[in-house]
Formats: sequence, C-alpha cells, structure tokens
Amino acid sequence: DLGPAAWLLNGDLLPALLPPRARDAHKGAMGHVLVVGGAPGFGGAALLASEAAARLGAGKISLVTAPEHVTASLTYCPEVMVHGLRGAADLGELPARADIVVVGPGLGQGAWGQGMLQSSLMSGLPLVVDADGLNLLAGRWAEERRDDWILTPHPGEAARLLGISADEVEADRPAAAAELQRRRGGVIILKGAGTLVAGPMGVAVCPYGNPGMASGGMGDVLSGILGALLAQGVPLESAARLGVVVHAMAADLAAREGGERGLLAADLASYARRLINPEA
Ligand code: NPW
Ligand code: AMP
Ligand code: MG
Repeated sequence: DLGPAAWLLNGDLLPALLPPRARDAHKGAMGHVLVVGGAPGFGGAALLASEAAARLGAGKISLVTAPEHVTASLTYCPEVMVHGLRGAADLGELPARADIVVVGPGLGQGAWGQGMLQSSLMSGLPLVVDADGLNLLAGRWAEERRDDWILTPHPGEAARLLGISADEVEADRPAAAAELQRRRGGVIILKGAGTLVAGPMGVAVCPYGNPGMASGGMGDVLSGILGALLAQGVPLESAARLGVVVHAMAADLAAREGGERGLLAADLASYARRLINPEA
C-alpha cells in the first residue's frame, strides 16, 4: 500500500478559482469574517488573521478578542470591527451577522477560549479552526466531526489531534493528513515545508514556501486568508488549496525581495494581495 498519493498544487492555475468582482459589488456581498481569538498575551495572532482577511478581500471583518487588546487592535487595523469581550456570553448577534468563523489564533485553552470555541461550533457557520482551537479539539471536543470546516494543524497540533508524536506525523505526512481527514471530516491542511491539503478530492502538496516562514504568526495569517476566501464564496477544498498556495507564494515573493531571515508574518498580506489580483 503506497498510501495516499499527493497531487502537486500549481500556483498558476489557482487564482482562477477566485471569480472577478462584479462591477456592482458591495461590502455586504463580499462576505463577513468573524475572527475569534486573542486571549491575554496572544492578541497579535487574532489581529494578524483579521488583517490578512481584510487584505484578501473580505467585505467585513469582526474580531473578538480580550478587552485589553481592543485599543492596540484598532490602532493597527482600523478596518477591522473590534469587540473586546469578557466571555462567550457577550457574543450576542455577532455570529449571526457573519458568514464564516475563524477560531483559534491566540485563543488560549482556558475558560475564555473554551466558551468561544463552543459558541463557534454552535454557530452553524463554516469554520476555520487553527492553533488553540485545534488543541481544544484534541481534548474536550475529541469526537467533533464536520464536513464544513478547514483544520490547519502544524505537525505539533496534528500530533495532539492524532494522539501520536510530531516525529511520527513527520515520518509519513500524507498518511497523517489523510487519517485526520478521515476522522474529522472537512479539509485538513497539514502545515510545514511541503504543506499538504487533504480533502474529498485527495491529498495535494504545496511546492511553495520557504524557511523564512519559520517565525511566529505565519500560521495565523493563513487562517485569515482562508476565512476571506470562504467568505467570498470559494468552495471549501478549493479555498484550502488556493489559500495555502497564495500564503506560500507570498512568502516566496517577500523572501526574494528582503531575504528569508527576519521575514515577518505581517509582511505577507500585501504580497498575497498582489497574487489574487493578477491584473494589478
Ligand atoms: P518542538 O518545539 O520542535 O518540540 P504549540 P504555538 C511543534 C499563538 N501564537 N515540525 C513543536 O515541536 C497561537 O495562535 C501567538 C515539527 C512544539 O511541540 C496559539 O494560540 C502569536 N514540529 C499559541 O500561540 C504568535 C513542529 O509544535 C509545538 C512544527 C500557541 O501556538 C505565535 C509548538 O506549537 C503563535 O501563533 C514543525 N513544522 N511546528 C502572537 N503574536 O500573538 C510546530 N511543531 O505548542 O502549539 O505552540 O504554535 O506557538
Ligand atoms: P504556524 O506554526 O501555525 O505559525 O504556521 C507556520 C506556517 O509557516 C505554516 O503555513 C507553514 O507551512 C509555514 N512554514 C513554516 N516553516 C516552513 C518551511 N520551512 N517551509 C515552508 N513553509 C513553512
Ligand atoms: Mg499556529
């Protein structure tokens, strides 16, 4: 048994997955992304995801974060509607107004994060689950399975979800990605050099990306990119493939200009924007 074959993703073909904007487009028709994360100490993660969602063309972005991060978030990215909430009980109508939820960047695994994940799961919306959202899925939500979510584990998070070591994940990445997809449904993005996208269409590998991406916040940007593509109507597995390629190719463009060392997660969004606007 050779295990799941991995198809090579081709960056030239993928921007065609994102339809051109109608002349009469308006922000209400371009999708509303709700980003949930940013527990105390991790405010940057959810902010990076929100900024990336804005740069990738989402019509509106709402960010739910810890109250202490509100002022800095508004200063950094005023296009984002920032809600500093003390707990999930204060979410109110926010999920009902959104089209898609990105939950997990900097979420933490305490009571605040658990309540936020529970509400996100109950929203009925398609989800992108990353970072601490995945760590919580590995524990309290071990049986949770969806067809309308994208999970974005790095090898450490994949190991927690599978109950094995990160070395074992790395020893057979296509098998780990396929097994996660079998258990959890939806689309699995197994990150790291040669990111894999496992979904109903099979397992695909991303040939782009570089070691400059080995720095904090890079994964949080990917989750925001995915949220924006889903909000604009790209189907789940296509959004996963397109998002992974745009994220990695953006990092390659950024590294070509400034080098790999010192590449920042926040550098990616402007390059990703160029990639999804090939006419620019
Ligand atoms: P090691 O270290 O080699 O033993 P964690 P996190 C492994 C937030 N952030 N190949 C690694 O193994 C996130 O959003 C906030 C192999 C280690 O065991 C989360 O909410 C930021 N192994 C929270 O912090 C910026 C690999 O995984 C473990 C691997 C914690 O997330 C940073 C490390 O992962 C961050 O995004 C690979 N390629 N990659 C902010 N600015 O606010 C990882 N591992 O323990 O899940 O910690 O990813 O930092
Ligand atoms: P995270 O660990 O969640 O911040 O995610 C890191 C992001 O950077 C993922 O999208 C990885 O695929 C990417 N990345 C990290 N290191 C490399 C590498 N050496 N080559 C290619 N991509 C990488
Ligand atoms: Mg991460």
